[in-house]
Amino acid sequence: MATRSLAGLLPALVLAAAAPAAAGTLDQVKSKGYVTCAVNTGLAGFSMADRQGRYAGLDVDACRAVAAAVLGDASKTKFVPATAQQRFALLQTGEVDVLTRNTTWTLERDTANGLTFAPVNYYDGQGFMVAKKLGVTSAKQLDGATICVQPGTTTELNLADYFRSNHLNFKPLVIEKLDEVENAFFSGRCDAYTTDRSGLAATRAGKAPNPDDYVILPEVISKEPLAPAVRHGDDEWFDVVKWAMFGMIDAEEKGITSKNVDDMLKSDDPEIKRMLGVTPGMGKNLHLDEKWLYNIIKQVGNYGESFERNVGKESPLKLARGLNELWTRGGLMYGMPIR
Ligand SMILES: N[C@@H](CCC(=O)N[C@@H](CS)C(=O)NCC(=O)O)C(=O)O
Repeated sequence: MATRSLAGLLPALVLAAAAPAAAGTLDQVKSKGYVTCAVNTGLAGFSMADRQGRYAGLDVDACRAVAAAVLGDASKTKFVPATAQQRFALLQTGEVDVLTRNTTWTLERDTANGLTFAPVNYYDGQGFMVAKKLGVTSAKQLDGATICVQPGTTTELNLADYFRSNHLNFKPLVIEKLDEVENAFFSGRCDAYTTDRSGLAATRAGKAPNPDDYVILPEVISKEPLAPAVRHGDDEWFDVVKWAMFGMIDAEEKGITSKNVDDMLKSDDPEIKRMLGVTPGMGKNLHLDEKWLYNIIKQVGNYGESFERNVGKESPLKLARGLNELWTRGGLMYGMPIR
């Protein structure tokens, strides 16, 4: 199929042998002095550069958290924008250290594509957006519609599955570049645009001529657990990225924020003491400074702070926490214990 990435066609063993930076990414990052992350080419809330080229977003924060943990400085990052089709090769060839780009964790990517996924930083699902004037209220009314979609995505595959299983027809309009697919939709070249619902919200808030003219239909047709990923076979680096994510979630659960983290250094709570390096050991286990998580929280914030700033109440997207709420409040965000 033309839409599959080349790397997706290669056997895992060949990939493992071909990946130059398969082992020792932590040492490489420490010696080069920055973390290189593949990010979106421009998706509000997840990864977007301003006019000065400064990146912001939930995925950008994941990368910055890794930099804070490893180098003590969240600004020691380099962002490489990648389309859906380019992203896996960038990681596999060693051009980037981490993939932080609204990437869905799937079996094929976790195995044949040679990726290892860190904890999910946004639980999403695929949806559809249409112009309000069409009067469509359900995806089931899209029989025969032209649907805009990006290649190299789970979106494209789920779209075909959904229409097939509902015995509906559609015409895909497949466009690789995000700007171009958005323009095609807003200029009426397709009846509906389909992607992750967070992506629909970002496109509507950031790119629609008038956001109120567009509706996101109620159907959620897939599970899209979006997670950072590293290369297979580098457990030490995987541990760092994994615990940077868990650490942000645990910090929210413990009520540690970028604002109060210095006061929290005086806490009597034994887990908080381990988290902030007051009781040493966790940093050593990760081959990092004992202040690894203190630096993340101080410079990037806990998971909830990052969520609200980028995609939640304080952002143009205004997404509800929903599944991305902490497990203690009915959501799926559950950081493993720091001990
Ligand atoms: N989560 C899905 C879809 C990811 C995806 O690439 N979505 C599009 C639409 S929101 C996107 O981010 N495009 C931005 C770009 O091409 O840079 C996946 O991992 O395949």
